Order: sequence, then structure tokens, then C-alpha cells
Amino acid sequence: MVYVPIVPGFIMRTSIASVTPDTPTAAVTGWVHEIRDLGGLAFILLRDRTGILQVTIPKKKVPEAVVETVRSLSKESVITVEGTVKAIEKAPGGRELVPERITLVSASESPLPLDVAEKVQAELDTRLDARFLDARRPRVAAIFQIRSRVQRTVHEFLYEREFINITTPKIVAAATEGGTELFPIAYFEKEAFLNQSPQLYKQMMIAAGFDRVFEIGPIFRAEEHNTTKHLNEATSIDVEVSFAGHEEVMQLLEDLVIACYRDVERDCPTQIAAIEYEAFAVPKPGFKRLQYKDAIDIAAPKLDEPIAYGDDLSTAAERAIGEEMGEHYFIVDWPTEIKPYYAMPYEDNPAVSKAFDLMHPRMELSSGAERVHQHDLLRRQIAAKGLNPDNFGFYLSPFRYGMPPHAGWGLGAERLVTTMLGLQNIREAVLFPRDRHRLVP
Ligand code: AMO
Repeated sequence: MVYVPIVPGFIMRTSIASVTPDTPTAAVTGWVHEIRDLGGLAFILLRDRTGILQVTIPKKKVPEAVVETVRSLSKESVITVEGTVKAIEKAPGGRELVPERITLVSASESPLPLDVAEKVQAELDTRLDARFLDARRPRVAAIFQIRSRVQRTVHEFLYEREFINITTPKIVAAATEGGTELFPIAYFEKEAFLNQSPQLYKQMMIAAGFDRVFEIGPIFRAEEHNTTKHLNEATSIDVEVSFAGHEEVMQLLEDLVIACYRDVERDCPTQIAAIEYEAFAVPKPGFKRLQYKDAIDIAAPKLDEPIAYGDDLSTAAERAIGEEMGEHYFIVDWPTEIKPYYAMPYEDNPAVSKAFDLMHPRMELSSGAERVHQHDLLRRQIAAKGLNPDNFGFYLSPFRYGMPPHAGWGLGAERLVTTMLGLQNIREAVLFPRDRHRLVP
């Protein structure tokens, strides 16, 4: 990888990956990953985001000033090394740099709060406390480079299909997904909350005639429990489409998930190698559809806790069903009573809704539905959930003035990355995760 200029006319840094065995000379700036002093010979491993370069210092053959600098150097300091490149098989990338000059750009204190070069992983909490150092580790940096690639694919994929990228408020006056998981905030003299989902707003933009909208943004859920798949601040990839039914947006979701995997496989081979997840595999098209009632039948005999038609799927149930399915799949035809009020019931069987979940064998990735677009039915469904439709005035009003039929979904960005890369804990896929105990950094 060669750095492209961010603006013309400024001196560009040489990236480590661009130094090859036949580069004659190089001046490279990076972090001191490791220092080894073997007496007559010393080695520095120099690191930047593109890779690692071995700097070899035969003390008798390099200027005395170089030897002096190396002696006082601490790990994770930023240095510039200028010298000649030699091809050598044993070194990473098949080359080494023999310095004529080393300049200390920015010294690092020691000891470090977290050893970047340490092969053994530290506790997740220790790592998250010193996230800037943790993220210097190639394995950790690779996760966020892949996450960035995934978010780029989502943009490209949706722009190609003529979606409009929207931004909706995160400070709101009411719950979207049910009242229990809300974060109240102090908002002048009013009661306000952090938004759980752009749901109501993306539907309002369907009423505005935007046809196809998406948003990648934060959602806030006051989940009380610390689990390896829940965050209190997550990133949702939200989509809403006019004149579409649930089948159409399910296909869109499947195509998007596969596109993300394909792009990562093509563009991020070094990152996948750094993560050492050998099971990385692009899912096969044609995700299976499992009816909710059949999902219950699969889970029931495998669980200690009883589960029956009409229950939500517990983590244990999801896992039992996931083991049976073995790959990505949809759960369809959910009981209307356990899906949100905005999900459209089947005309010929209103007890069942045109709602779906996209599942990875390990966890749910996305929920979606064809939506209720009829004002009176929506009012009734809100009331049936024990909510007061009069509190939903701003949301209900658009349904009185020409609301087209529509469908959509929300896909958890962190869960997509967590399952794609086989990460043990969803916090691995977030730079600064928010959970019950973690508010800093
Ligand atoms: P839902 O509540 O199922 O649906 O959320 C959609 C997806 O967002 C992710 N997600 C989370 N990820 C991490 N931590 C959390 N606490 C968390 N909560 C949700 C999951 C989930 O599948 N309005 C609907 C979507 C729609 O119908 O368009 C909604 O919010 O991956």
C-alpha cells in the first residue's frame, strides 16, 4: 500500500508496505514495535498501519549517532529511519533497512499501560482502557479496517440502488421499540430520550416521497445485562423502501450481507490473515426461510427452559436453532403479538405478521418487516400494545396524507462484523464500547 496524497504539494510519508526488497534507499517513519539488542547487532521492528519493517543495526558499520539513539530508545516511540534497503529472506516482507540516520520524532514513556507487541492477549477490560494502544496492534487495527470496508460497501451498494442517505434525530420525545429500554436525558424543561431506532423517522421520509432511504447511525438501548452481543450504544444500518413488500427487502438484505463479505474477501486479505480467523467464508446465496413456529419446534426439545409458540427467542433458543441451521437464515411469519406495532399482519391471518429476522447461527443480525401503512390499522395496533396512540401524533399524521406501502429493516453493524470475523465479544468490533460499566474512555 502506497499512501495517496491527501492534498497536493505536501511531502508524503513512505509507507512501510511500499518498501520492497528492491527499493534502494528509504526514509520511513513509524512506531518502535520491538527492540532487540544482541551486543554487536541490534534490531528494531518499525511499524505503521501498513506493516512491519525490520531495521538492522550492525553497530560497527553504522554511524555512532545511530547507536546512541538506539541505546536510549523506548518501545512505541515514533522515529524516522533513513538508510539503505537490503533484500533478506528471513525478515518480514523479505527486506531490511540499515540506517544511516535515526531521528526521534516523539518519545514514548515506559512502562506502557499495554504492551503492543505482546503476543498474549491482555484482558478485554485492560485493552479497552488503553484502546489507543490496543488499536496499534495489527490484529485489532485489522478489525476496524474491515469494519470501515463493510460500511463503505453498504454505502456503495445502496447508492448504486438509488437510496438517499438520511440523518435523523437522536434526541427524541418517545420510544420506538417499546418503553423499557430507554435512556432518559435532561433536555431543558422537557422529558427526552436517546433514540432506540430511526424507525419512525425513516417511515416519515417514505411519506415524504423519498422512495428509498438509508441511515448508518447510533441507536441507544438501555439493556441492563452485560452480554457478549449487546451494547448500550450500537450502530444500526437502517433501510426503508416504498412500494416494496417484505420478500423484496429480505432479498436486498441477503444481497447486501453477501456483498459485504465479498468485498472484505477481495480487499482485505492481509487483515483477515492478521485476525487469524480461518473460518472466514462468504455465505452462499439463497438464505433459508424458517417459519417462526418451526423455529420453536426445533428449539423446544433442546432447551432446559420451556418455550412455546408466542414466546420471544432466548439466547439459548437462538443458539439451538442456529446449530441446526448452520448458516445464515431468515425466521419469518412471526406472531403479531410479539412484533412491534408497525409490522404488517397477513390479510388472511392477522395473528401472524410479515416480519422477519435475519439470523447468523450465533445471533440475530437484523429485524425487519413489511409495514402497516393504513392509518386506522396502525392506531389499532399501537393501542393493542397497550400504548396511547395520541402520544404518536407526529408519527401517525403522515399516514393520513398519502402513505405508500413500504418495508424495511435494521441491521446491526457490530453484529455483522462480530460474526463475519468470529469475534468472541461484540465489544471487539467497537472502538469505545458503551456498556453497563463502561462510560470512559
Ligand atoms: P431491532 O430492535 O431488532 O429492530 O434492532 C435491529 C438490529 O440492531 C442490532 N441491535 C443491537 N446490537 C447490539 N446491541 C444492542 N443492544 C442492539 N439492539 C439492536 C441487532 C438487531 O437485529 N426498528 C427495527 C428495525 C426495522 O424493523 O427496520 C429495530 O430496531 O443486530
